Amino acid sequence: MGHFGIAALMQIRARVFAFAKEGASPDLNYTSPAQPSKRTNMIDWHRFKNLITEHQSFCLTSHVRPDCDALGSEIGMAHVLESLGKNVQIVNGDATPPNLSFIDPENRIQTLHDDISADDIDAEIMMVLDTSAWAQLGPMSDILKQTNATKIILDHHVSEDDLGAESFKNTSAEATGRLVIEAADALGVELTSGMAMPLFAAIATDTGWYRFPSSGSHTYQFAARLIEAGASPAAIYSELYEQETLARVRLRGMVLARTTTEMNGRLVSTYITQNDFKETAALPSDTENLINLTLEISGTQFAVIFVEQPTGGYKLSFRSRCDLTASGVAERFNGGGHKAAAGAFLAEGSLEENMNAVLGFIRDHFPNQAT
Ligand SMILES: [Mn+2]
Repeated sequence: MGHFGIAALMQIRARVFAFAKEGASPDLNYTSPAQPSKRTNMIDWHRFKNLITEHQSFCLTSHVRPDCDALGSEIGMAHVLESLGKNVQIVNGDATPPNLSFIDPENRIQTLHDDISADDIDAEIMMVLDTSAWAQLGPMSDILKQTNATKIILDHHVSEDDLGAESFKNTSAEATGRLVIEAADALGVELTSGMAMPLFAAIATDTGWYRFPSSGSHTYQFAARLIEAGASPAAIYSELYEQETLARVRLRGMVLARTTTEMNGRLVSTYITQNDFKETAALPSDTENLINLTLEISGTQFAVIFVEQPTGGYKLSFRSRCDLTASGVAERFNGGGHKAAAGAFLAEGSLEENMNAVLGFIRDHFPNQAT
């Protein structure tokens, strides 16, 4: 791998497209805790309760490439609102991925344009869960821009746009699913079995199965309440992690076989090409979280994966366990994310050129001391 120079950086930067947030962020949700923020850790639940009480019809939505926290929070919130006699629609910009359909056993989440037209969305309140960014809403952003409904956000992400909505955010919350439990408490709604499974899955996945630093004793207390309400951790775990396809396992093998380390094992990188998808019959969605496998190597402090996209370019995922933040590296390449997990997209350049540029930048900025 050639050493990185400023000229190469300028070249790469010129070639980089805007970071495709909708592609990277659900992945980040899955693996990264929300970062604490001083300004938005308090939710005015009294105000939230008033808004719910004063209205009858609700449309819930969340981000594209929906993950467990997005879907589980929607289903959980729908049950909370319905137990108060409210009318609830759930409409997303993207369809629920097949592997997460267990979260929605009644198949009630609708996909805009496929299952429901814009004209059939009828709600006094549009509630956005688990995102506060236009780019993440996909086709639902048009609905939110045009609606006369009152818009509210329930979210735990730091990044936010002005959606013209009233914001109920706690950026130190480990998952939006936890905020749904707090909403139920504020509204005096008891947790039911219909809420328990989706909300347990939401919190479990956003906390890496209750182990990320965002998890505290309170997280386990929420989990305990969900188990008491009927959630089965074993069943949810099996639905999430024991449903692999042969193609995905083989793709994983390829990624692991070509993983390399440098800087005394602290910097780990690997890649996937379009040819790998052909050879294994794996799907583009099968790359999600592959980067985390490289973190299993003892001593890994920073990990990068380059994934060639079907329409060209490379999607990059970064993971950091040191002072060089994943978001810092991602931002250098027009991406973004969290300190521990971030992503970027390089629209042009060969695999070798992009690896030279990105790994070169990381080498040049790697902290001297292990942290
Ligand atoms: Mn989340």
